[in-house]
Amino acid sequence: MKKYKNFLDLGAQPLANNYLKKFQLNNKEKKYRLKVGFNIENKLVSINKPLSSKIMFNKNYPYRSSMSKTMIQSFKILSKIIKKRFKPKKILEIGSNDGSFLKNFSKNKTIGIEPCSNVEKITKKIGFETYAEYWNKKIAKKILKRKGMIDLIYSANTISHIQDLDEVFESINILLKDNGVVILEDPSLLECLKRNTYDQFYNEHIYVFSLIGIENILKKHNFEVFHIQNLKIHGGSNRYFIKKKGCNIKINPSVKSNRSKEIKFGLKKLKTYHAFAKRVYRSRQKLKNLFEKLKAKKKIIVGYGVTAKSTTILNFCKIGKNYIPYFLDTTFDKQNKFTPGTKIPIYKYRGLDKNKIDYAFLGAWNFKEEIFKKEKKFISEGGKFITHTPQPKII
Ligand code: JHZ
Repeated sequence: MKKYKNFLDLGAQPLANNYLKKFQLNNKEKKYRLKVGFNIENKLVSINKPLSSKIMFNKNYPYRSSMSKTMIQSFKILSKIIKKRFKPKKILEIGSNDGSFLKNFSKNKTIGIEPCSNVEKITKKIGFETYAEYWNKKIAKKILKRKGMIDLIYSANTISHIQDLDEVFESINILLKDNGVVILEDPSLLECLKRNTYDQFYNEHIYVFSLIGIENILKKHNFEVFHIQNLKIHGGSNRYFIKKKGCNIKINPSVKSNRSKEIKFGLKKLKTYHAFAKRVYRSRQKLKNLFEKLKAKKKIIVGYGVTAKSTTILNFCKIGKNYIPYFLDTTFDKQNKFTPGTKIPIYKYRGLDKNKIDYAFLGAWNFKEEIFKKEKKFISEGGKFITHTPQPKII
């Protein structure tokens, strides 16, 4: 019997972070059929046909973790916890992006691994030791030779982007001290299902992890989770604190309570995922109806924050320029380009003017609080936002 069961079809999707330049608009864009499935054996949820890392993570990568105050703040808080509790002499970050996490530590203590050389360069330029490499046994061995064993390995929103999880943990095993700690942070499958955030699935996000899925992989490599924090970030993420089995750190009760929560919600059962898929197809219809209704009233809707996630929504729901004439975004590398697949222009963020805009569609819904704070004026003048989560609605 096949152990991998598809449950959701998100249709033909372009590369989620491949913002198009003007001259590329007439070229045929490559699309990939995006389906999501559940492995009934190890309980992992993943996309069906992951693309090669080289296609997605290369020198043209536009995402910058420093573009959100929420992310910067979250890294700051975590680094204080790390310094106080674990006192690491050497820290390695897998997927260090533009250095927003590493910046919280002294340069002589850190090593960053980042395959997208355009963002890796940013971190290197400010004096941090970084390697423009994919995380694998080869780079782990190279670092072991140069720097010795590592006390703490951190990775946020990266492991879920790597298909071969065995390679991930075998590589960690090469470098991590016996009493070392691994901290991983990725969107939570439980929150994704509760909030109907199907846009957590796009070609970069190969997995959306649950604790029970992660534990099945860790077991194979002699690791275990000893603490778990539920974070608000990225629409609900889990931060897993991991140690080698046999290392005498006590297991925190948060592990058992998270496991029970996931099992109670049904994350071990295929029927839970089929029910989620039904909600997703309904959500698509509702969002389309909402856009249609506002369009009929001649309302102006712009996009706010263009994200890999919004690529999934726009292409799955077939929402294009006819509904959203343009997106606004603060990331330089996305500006003056066009959204993948739907080809909506992206302009530099310049504030929301209620005289010109009625509604803003939240592509970056995961930073809603930060955005609402920034857009107090627009809101006080009667400006409204549109979101698709947990249900398509106006807020
Ligand atoms: P944001 C990326 O996903 C890709 P995306 C990646 N695969 C991943 O896992 C997550 O990040 C972590 C803009 N913005 O973070 C900035 C504003 O314009 O949700 C960003 O372009 N104004 C690695 O693409 C975008 O929104 C604002 O006030 O889904 C947010 O992108 C704020 C707060 C953001 O990542």
